[in-house]
Amino acid sequence: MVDLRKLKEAVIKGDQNLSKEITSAALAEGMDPEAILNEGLIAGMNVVGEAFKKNEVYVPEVLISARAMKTAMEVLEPKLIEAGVEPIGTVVIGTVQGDLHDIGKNLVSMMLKGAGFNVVDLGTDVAPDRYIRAAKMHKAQLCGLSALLTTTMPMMERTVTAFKEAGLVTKVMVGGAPVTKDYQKKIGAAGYAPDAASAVDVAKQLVGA
Ligand code: B1M
Repeated sequence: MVDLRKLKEAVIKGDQNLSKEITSAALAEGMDPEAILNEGLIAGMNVVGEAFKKNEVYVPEVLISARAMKTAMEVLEPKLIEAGVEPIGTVVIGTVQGDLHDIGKNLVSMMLKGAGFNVVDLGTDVAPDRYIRAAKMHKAQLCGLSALLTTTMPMMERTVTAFKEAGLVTKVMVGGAPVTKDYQKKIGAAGYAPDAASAVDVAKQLVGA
């Protein structure tokens, strides 16, 4: 019988072939897809997220683990859909208008996927109305804004205001190197996270997971 602790370890080590192999073997044995997701893949990404928060691992390790999870998800996702397993929430995410930096945003996106969120990544240079259209279309509970330039931070405020004016219940969360908790409060966003692992904690809090 497949041991899901081995799948967890494969994700932690970032071994994409092994994580896919174990996931396929577990499915072939008839194991519950949700158990494979929670006890194998998400459990592994949680360990990586915590280690990243404590500076025990760095961006490349997180990216390699996220890739191992993504590879395994290729075989697991259709089974999760068949089994009707619901994501813990839907997040639309993007880098704000005028800003092309996406390394941090991609990391946040991967960690959110790793934690069981359905993530709609809008890319970079995202205008307020694009976030709003996507949030409506995907019925997102959460919208994530990333900015790396002090000159594009005001676009966060514009986006938060646009969400309020549109009367959407979607909560807006902000982050990026120049962004602070004080700035989040000043612009009236619902949440702020300093790094990708904390972004998962904040996102879970905001959707009540
Ligand atoms: Co740019 N750049 N850049 N750049 N660039 C910075 C940001 C800068 C600090 C460099 C410097 O001058 N020291 C500076 C900004 C200065 C300022 O505004 N105060 C700067 C500048 C000026 C520029 C240009 C204007 C340069 C020019 O053309 N004259 C230009 C702007 C282009 C544009 O966006 N319109 C520009 C261009 C670029 C490249 C294209 C060359 C490239 C981007 C490539 C890419 O992203 N695909 C680039 C890069 C790589 C950087 C640096 C070197 C690295 C950024 C990065 O990826 N960090 C950066 C200097 C630096 O930081 N050392 C710099 C790693 C990443 C993992 O961290 O993005 O902070 P970060 O994400 C973290 C957290 O912030 C957080 O989690 C992540 C993981 O822990 N986080 C969130 C991020 N988003 C979040 C969202 C959340 C929650 C947490 O919730 C939704």
